[in-house]
Amino acid sequence: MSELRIAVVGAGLMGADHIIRIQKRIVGAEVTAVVEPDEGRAKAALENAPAAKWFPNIEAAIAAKAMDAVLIATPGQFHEPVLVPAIEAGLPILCEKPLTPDAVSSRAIVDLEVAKGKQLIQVGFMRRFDQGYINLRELIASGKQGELLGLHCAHRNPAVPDTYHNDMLIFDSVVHEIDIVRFLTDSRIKSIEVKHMRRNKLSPEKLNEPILALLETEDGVLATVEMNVSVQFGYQVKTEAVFQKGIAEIGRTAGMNTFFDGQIATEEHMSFKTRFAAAYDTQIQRWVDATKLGKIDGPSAWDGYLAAAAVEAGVEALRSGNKVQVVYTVKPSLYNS
Ligand code: ISE
Repeated sequence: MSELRIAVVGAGLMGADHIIRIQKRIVGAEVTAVVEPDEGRAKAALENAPAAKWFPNIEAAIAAKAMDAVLIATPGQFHEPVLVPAIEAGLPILCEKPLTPDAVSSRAIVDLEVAKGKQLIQVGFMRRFDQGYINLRELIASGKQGELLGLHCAHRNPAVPDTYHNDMLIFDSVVHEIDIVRFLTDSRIKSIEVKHMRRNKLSPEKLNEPILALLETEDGVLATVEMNVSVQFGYQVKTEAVFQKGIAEIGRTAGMNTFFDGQIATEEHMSFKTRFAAAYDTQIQRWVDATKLGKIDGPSAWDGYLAAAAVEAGVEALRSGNKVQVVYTVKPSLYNS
């Protein structure tokens, strides 16, 4: 296969960014379909993919055989109705995180994939392709600095869109730490507790944040996560790892430092689109290459399900103030390799 024909589903913030990425930077793929119910958004997206066709829903794109693979970039609560027909059609899928917002619907997706007998889905946990996280994972696995004892994670957004509501603090945002803590430690999340900092009066009224989520892994590593979506000044994702023999830190913005007018300044990111641009590029290139070989090359639907199970505990912890244990179902053998 020369060019992988991709249908991008959802032409909002992330979908539009992926369309430009595929058209400009990814080798061996092209956007041939844009699936988007909103005509204005679809038209804007098509300007960056003039050869692509517009479809109002995934069923129409499947019926027209408009693609070899699907990239789902709608908000998480709308993934399931796209995933189901795409899996039934046997199409390879890159699905933005979260796979779905809760454990039952994620498990249903896993079961559907198992019934097909093939791993079709890769989940877009792009942090796994970020060099900082990769280096930290290697350091932890090497044991050079002794055992990992704990992690401090800061996940800060300048602001969030109007559609963002309180549970999204967990299922849309902390879900990244839920996955990456497991990636770093090779251990599943065992329990979650959520504390509230003093509420930021600059947050939208419906949000009660920043929060501090405490994720405990089955191996006894405690990760603290400051989730802050109204920090105003910039987009910042940092992790500090506490080892027996010292500390490792990743995620500090590296760029030009300026020394003018009695001030030292470094430009900070304002969005995940630039903070993780290189990780998104690598993720999508590897997915394209793997898809051509009939494989996935990144987090699977099972990883998506494990995150969803922990998210469910996290949402309950957020609402109740209790420490909540995560409940997992049995892993199907399809995901053993
Ligand atoms: C958003 O959906 C993302 O995935 C970003 O990486 C995260 O920082 C943000 O909090 C989410 O809303």
